[in-house]
Amino acid sequence: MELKNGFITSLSGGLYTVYKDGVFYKCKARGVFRAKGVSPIVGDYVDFQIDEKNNGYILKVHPRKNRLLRPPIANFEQVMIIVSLAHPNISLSMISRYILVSLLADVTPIIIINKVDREDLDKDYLEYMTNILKSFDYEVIQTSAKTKINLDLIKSLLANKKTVITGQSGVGKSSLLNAIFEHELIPTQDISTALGRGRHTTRVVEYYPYQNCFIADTPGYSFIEFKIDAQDLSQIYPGFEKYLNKCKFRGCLHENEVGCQVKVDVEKGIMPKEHYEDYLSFLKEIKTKKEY
Ligand SMILES: Nc1nc2c(ncn2[C@@H]2O[C@H](COP(=O)(O)OP(=O)(O)OP(=O)(O)O)[C@@H](O)[C@H]2O)c(=O)[nH]1
Ligand SMILES: [Zn+2]
Repeated sequence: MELKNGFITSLSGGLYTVYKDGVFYKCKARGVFRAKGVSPIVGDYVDFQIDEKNNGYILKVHPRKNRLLRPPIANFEQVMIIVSLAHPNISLSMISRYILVSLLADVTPIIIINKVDREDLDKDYLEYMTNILKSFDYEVIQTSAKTKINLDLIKSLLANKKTVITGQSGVGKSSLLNAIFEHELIPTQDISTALGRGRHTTRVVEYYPYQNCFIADTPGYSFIEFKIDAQDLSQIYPGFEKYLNKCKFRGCLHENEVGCQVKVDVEKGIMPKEHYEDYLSFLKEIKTKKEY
């Protein structure tokens, strides 16, 4: 029997869907995984076999490049953080957390501000927020699913990649994907699942096959779980990387330390005060919560 190498796009009722060269195979995981305490998760590259009765079996899971704890998904190449300025309101602290999730997974985040077509759009606030986010040195793209602004750009960024999409409920994740990929889903047996987007009542995560890419929405996960300690936070919090050797003391947590350059820049208005306060409350959370 031929051994194939593919990647898991979904898991439902104990049955995995494994993608290989344009074909989706339904596979079970061999009991050996349970015995070892490692189960394959969505996104895993696996070796699998299809037997003469057309039953598929996963035999081996290859090492993961990255993974999210919850939702459990592996091997994504980028994270798109989708927000709207209002309806729902933009939250700098939430964006910062999504950026941290990306950095800890060793991928670059892309920030998308959707709904810029809205008539009640506060243009000054949009510019203010865009500038703060750009100061973190990540790509910030303004879009509209409704009037199709910058959709080609988003499409080109998604091409040939595996992307995790995050963002609060109502920011327009489904609308954006539908506007970008209308009628362009890969024609496969999985098309029924792919078309059944919209309201997810169950917390399932899967890579949806679109034209030339795979996209995993994270429905129902307004907060993606991740672990970080105070020291790492002080170094990789968005916009804080550049302070690594600028504070007087090595390992400065930018809290109450003497000679902290972050605090100086907050006073000068170079570092937005609200962003710094988000940092302090996150730091406090980490210090008081054991599970971080
Ligand atoms: N004006 C405007 N409205 C939009 C845009 N994109 C989405 N909407 C509206 O925002 C609402 C929420 O859009 P969805 O696409 O369902 O948002 P979502 O992020 O997928 O939400 P969940 O599925 O709950 O996670 C809908 O009423 C959309 O019509 C946009 O670019 N402009
Ligand atoms: Zn400092």
